[in-house]
This record gives sequence, C-alpha cells and structure tokens, in this order.
Amino acid sequence: MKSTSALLLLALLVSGCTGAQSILNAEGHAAIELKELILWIICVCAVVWLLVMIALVSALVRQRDPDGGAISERKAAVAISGAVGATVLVITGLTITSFYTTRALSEASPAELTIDVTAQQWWWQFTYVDANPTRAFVTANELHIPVGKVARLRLKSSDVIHSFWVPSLAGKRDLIAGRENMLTLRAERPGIYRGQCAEFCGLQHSHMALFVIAEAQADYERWAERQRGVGAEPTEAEAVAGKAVFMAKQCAACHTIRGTKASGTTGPDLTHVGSRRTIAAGLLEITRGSLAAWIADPQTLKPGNNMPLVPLTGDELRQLAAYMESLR
Ligand code: HEC
Ligand SMILES: [Cu+2]
Repeated sequence: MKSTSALLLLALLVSGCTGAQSILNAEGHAAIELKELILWIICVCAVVWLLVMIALVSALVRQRDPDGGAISERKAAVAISGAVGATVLVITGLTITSFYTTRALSEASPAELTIDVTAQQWWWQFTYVDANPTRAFVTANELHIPVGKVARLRLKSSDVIHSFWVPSLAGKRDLIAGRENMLTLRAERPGIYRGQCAEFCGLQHSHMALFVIAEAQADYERWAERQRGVGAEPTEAEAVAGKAVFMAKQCAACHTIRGTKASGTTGPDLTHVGSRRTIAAGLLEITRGSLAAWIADPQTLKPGNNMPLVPLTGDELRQLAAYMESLR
C-alpha cells in the first residue's frame, strides 16, 4: 500500500504536476522541509518495494525447481527474523525522521511579524498586528510578507472550520471557531504564491483562494505603510459621486473604508481594495469592469456568498466601480 502511493507520487513528480499551487514548487521554509521528508520516504519505500519484488520473484523461480528448492529450517528462520528486523528498523527510522521534521516546523522561531487570519465564509481577513495599535491595519485575501522573515499567523474562524493552505510555502492548518491555531510562514524567494481553503466549508469553498506576496523588505514596508493610511479621497468626478453612493446605500453597513464613516465588518475591508489583485477571494482580477460586474450581481458570480444584490441604477454602478478602483 505504502509503496503504491509512493510510486503514485513519483509518477506525479515526473509527469510535471507542478504549477502555481503545488507542494513540488517548494519556496517556503516549511514546504521545503516537508518536500524533503516526502522524497526521503518515497525513496526508502521504493527500495523496500524493490527488495520485496526481488524476494518474491526468486521464491517463484525456486518453487519451479523440482529438487534444489528446499531450504533448511535454520535458513528460513534467519531470513524471516532478518526481514522482521529490517521492517522494524525502516519503520522506526521513518517515524523518527518525520517526528523531527514536524517538530522543527512547529518550533517557535522568533516571529518578525504577527498576522491574525480570520477565515469567513468565503474570504480571508488579515489583520497586521502591531505593538502600536495605530500602526495595525486590516486587509483581505492578499497577504504580503517580507522574504526571508518569519511571519506568525494566528488562525481563527468566525464561522465553520476552514483550512489555510499555501502549498508552496507551508503545510495545512485548520481555522476553528473559538480556538486559535498557529502557523509560521517564511518564504525563501520572492513571488506570488496562491493558496486555497483546504477544508470543505460550504457552497463557495472552491472560491476561497488567497495570494501570498513575498517581496523584498523595502517593498513590503512601502506596501504596509500605504495600507496603514486611510482610504484615498477620490478626485475623478465619477469616483466622487461613487463615494456618496457608497455611503448612502447599504454598502457602508457591511464594509469599512477607514477615514470615512463606513465601518461595517460583515464584508472585507475596502480601504485599499483597488490595490488588490483580485475580488472576492481570487474570483476575478480587479478592473473597473469586474468591480462593476461584482457589485451589480454578486450572487450570480459567487452564488450563496454573503453580499446581497443591492439595486442600483447604471450611473450609480459606474460611479461605485470608479470609487472602488480609486481606493489604492
Ligand atoms: C450584507 C453585507 C454586504 C453589503 C450590503 C455589501 N457587501 Fe460587499 N461584500 C460583502 C461580503 C460578505 C463580501 C465578500 C464576499 C466573498 O468574497 O465571499 C463582499 C465583497 C465586496 C467586494 C470585494 C472585496 C474583496 O476584496 O474581495 C467589493 C468591492 C464590495 N463588496 C463592494 C460592495 C459595494 C459597493 C456595496 C454596496 C452596493 C456592497 N459591497 C454591499 C458584504 C456586503
Ligand atoms: Cu473551505
């Protein structure tokens, strides 16, 4: 059984099963350790499988041999105890290796950054914690971290069980309401790493993606500094009108735009929504058009999600999309 799954993994390896979201593209400290562990287990299992096959074939060949086949009881006893001993050794060895690998992963390395991750049906809220509360900020679905630095994630859920999984960076960890789990991320190379909720959490589970953007320290600082700021005051006439529509409609009851009176917390913080790559947890790339499409009918694009269709005129819709896009 073990060797079959090992072979299957090996087949996946050679068939080029890599890409934007793959454990085989390990670029994070934890993912690299885990990949080494699994490759090591695959190799050991492959050798065991090969030895078993050789023993099996030689036994079959022997049986056909009419007189030379019989071996002494003593020889058989030695062979059997040797096989049992080897099995115990291999299993103990693999157990110890995996114990040390997982322990190394969960060891509390000094974190340079703490981020509260709150999973919601069906999006991610990220709160960048700071000793100075005026420097803390909230964003959604897009996590920025400096390359080579340890980010400690405190994982929580506001409803059902979700699971945080960015395969290129680390293993999975569940987010459970009423409980706090911990996961550390350290990206070894800059890049954009896609992640996905990995625990079935309802209708839109498959549209609960996230992106981790690992960037140079200076780029990260620049990004964080901008995120700390309040929502940009719109200048374009259409966006100015959009702001008024946003405040007048139900939008403000569900969304926060820091620096305005919109302070709802049911939906993602929109203070800098225009700076993100996607809308609605990886569903669409952000453009003025896709923002308009989303606001016009969120229930068709992501059925069952917690944003209702708010009736709007065509003008209001265009104005809202312009305002959202201006929030960079
Ligand atoms: C009842 C609460 C509610 C109301 C009212 C509401 N929204 Fe939302 N909104 C949400 C939720 C929840 C999401 C996240 C949906 C998801 O991804 O599953 C969301 C997502 C969004 C997003 C995408 C944000 C992102 O980063 O993915 C935008 C933009 C947005 N809403 C704009 C608006 C505008 C404009 C209005 C007013 C016309 C509005 N919302 C009204 C709850 C609401
Ligand atoms: Cu899920």
